[in-house]
Parts: sequence; structure tokens; C-alpha cells
Amino acid sequence: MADARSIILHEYPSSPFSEKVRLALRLKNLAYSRVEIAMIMPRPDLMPMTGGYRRTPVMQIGADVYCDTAIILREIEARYPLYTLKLPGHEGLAQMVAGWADSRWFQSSVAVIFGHMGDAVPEAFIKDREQLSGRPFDVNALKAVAPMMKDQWRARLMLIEERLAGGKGAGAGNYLIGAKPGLVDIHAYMNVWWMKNAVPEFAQSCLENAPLTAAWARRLAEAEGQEPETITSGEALAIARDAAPRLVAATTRNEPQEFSPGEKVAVAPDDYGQIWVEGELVHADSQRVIVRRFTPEAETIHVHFPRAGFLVRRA
Ligand SMILES: N[C@@H](CCC(=O)N[C@@H](CS)C(=O)NCC(=O)O)C(=O)O
Repeated sequence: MADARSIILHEYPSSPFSEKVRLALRLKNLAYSRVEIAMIMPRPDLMPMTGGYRRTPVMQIGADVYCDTAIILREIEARYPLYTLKLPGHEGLAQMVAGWADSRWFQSSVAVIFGHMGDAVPEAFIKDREQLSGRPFDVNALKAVAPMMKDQWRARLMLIEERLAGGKGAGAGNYLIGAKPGLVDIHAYMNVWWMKNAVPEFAQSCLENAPLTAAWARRLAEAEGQEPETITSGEALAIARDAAPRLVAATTRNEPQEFSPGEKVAVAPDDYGQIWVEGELVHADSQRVIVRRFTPEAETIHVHFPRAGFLVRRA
């Protein structure tokens, strides 16, 4: 049974960003628990823990809650360095690749996948995503651009093929950097995994002309890892409530906005779904911000966000 030391992933099976974390956990062979959250709001047991952040996935360890895959993967690497996915000598590169895979490539996947689903996209899902983005989720417009977006999608996939073809030395070419899988592979794999699941015939037609990428994707898909234990959202909330956040040095050195520990701040993603999470600043550095929050349901929580891609302001 999960406890305050367990990794608890709040996710849903078809979520491509969740697959990044699931794959990292499999590659590192780590035990974890999962809460299957709804694809759309409401998520009443999760919101007291995140303070309103509503993207997927979220990772919880006791009363520490990690929002966004960038900080989730950073934390997993920091806590469980055995079988490192950082690929020593190439640190930092994976996050740069994530910037590419998560934005333009992801957007072309969205157009192809939801354009393909067309009228099968449930009305409640459309409404939820419109509320999240503040923009229309126009399935007909996605359908119209899908053919051009397929070109975009394939162009990005073929960059992986070029990278793999460029590998030199024993085992090189099996993964993006050398012979072992790392975070760089995980980020690059996300859109391939999603397309293979959502529009397999299109993914297949691209992969037929990208044999190295097809083999690379198969290798990643074969990573076994451990079967997660499923727990309820209520059980996860009780674990958070009964735990205390990990002790962390209250520091804010060299902050461009000159924040100090203890100040009230608000944090939100900079792309869409700009829901501001308010709390008391505990720690801030160039890659992480931690805010302390209290709610009667979850009691004291430290909520962690990455800096790149998130806005921080005084509340
Ligand atoms: N930058 C975020 C992006 C996460 C994201 O956009 N996830 C999608 C699902 S795969 C999402 O949040 N959709 C809305 C929702 O699940 O509420 C991350 O890396 O975690």
C-alpha cells in the first residue's frame, strides 16, 4: 500500500505527457502508485493538493506535489539517481529537446489526432478544453488543417531518423545519444507514442520510411519496469494530509525579481490554462519554485513548479 514515501502519479492512460513519466519510471525500474484522474474537470481531491493547477500529470510524494513533467522528471532523477537518465556529459540537452517536442510538434499531433477523431470528440471534452485554453476547440478547423499538419508531424519525426543515422561507435544509434536511453529519448518519444496509439495507420506509414526510428520506438516501448498499484484519489489526499513536506532550505538567491522567502506569490503556466496558484514562497532557483499552501483537506503542501514555462509574480 502506498505511503508518504511512495511516488504517486496522478494521470490518465491516454495522456502523452503522463507517458513521459511512466516511461521514465519503467526505465529506472521504480515502484510507484497511480491515481487515475478524469480526463476533464472536476478533480476534487487533486485541486486541494495542486492549488488549482490542472494540467496532467501531477506527481505527489507525501505532502510534496510536483506540477509539470519538467519538474517531475528532475525530481525523480534527483531522488533516484541510480540508472541515471541524465546521460552524463549531455545534461541540459534533454530539456531543450522537450521545448521542441512539447510545443510545435505536440501542436501538430493535436491537429492530426483530434482532426482524425472529428465528430467523435466528446462535447464535454471540447467544453473542458475550451475553458482551459480560453479559445474555441474547433474540431472542423483541426480537420481542415490535419493534412498539412501530417507533413509537419512527419518532418519532425524524420529529425529523429537523422539523429539516429548519425550515431557512431558500438551501440550508438540505438538511442538518441549513444547506447543507453535517457531523458532526451523520453521527450522525443512522446509524440511518437501518442500517434502510434491514436492514429496508428498514419504513424505506421511514417515509420515505414523511418526504420531506425521505428526500431528505437520499439525498444522504448519494450521497457518493462514495475506494474503500478492503483489507489484512489481519496487515499492519495489522505497521504498528503497525514504527511509533512520535505524540509527544504528557504532560499531565493539571485532572483531577477528579488523575491524573498515567505513572500506571497502566484505561479501559472505561460502557455495556456493560466490558473494562478497562490502560496508562500519557500524556495526559488533558476529551475524550480516551491510554494507552501494550506487547505483543510490537504493541510500543508509544498507545490513545486519548473521555472521555464511558468510565470511567477507577487500575489
Ligand atoms: N507542460 C505540461 C503539459 C501537460 C499537458 O498539457 N498535459 C495535457 C494532457 S497530456 C493536459 O494537461 N490536458 C488538460 C488536462 O488534462 O486537464 C507538462 O509538461 O506536464
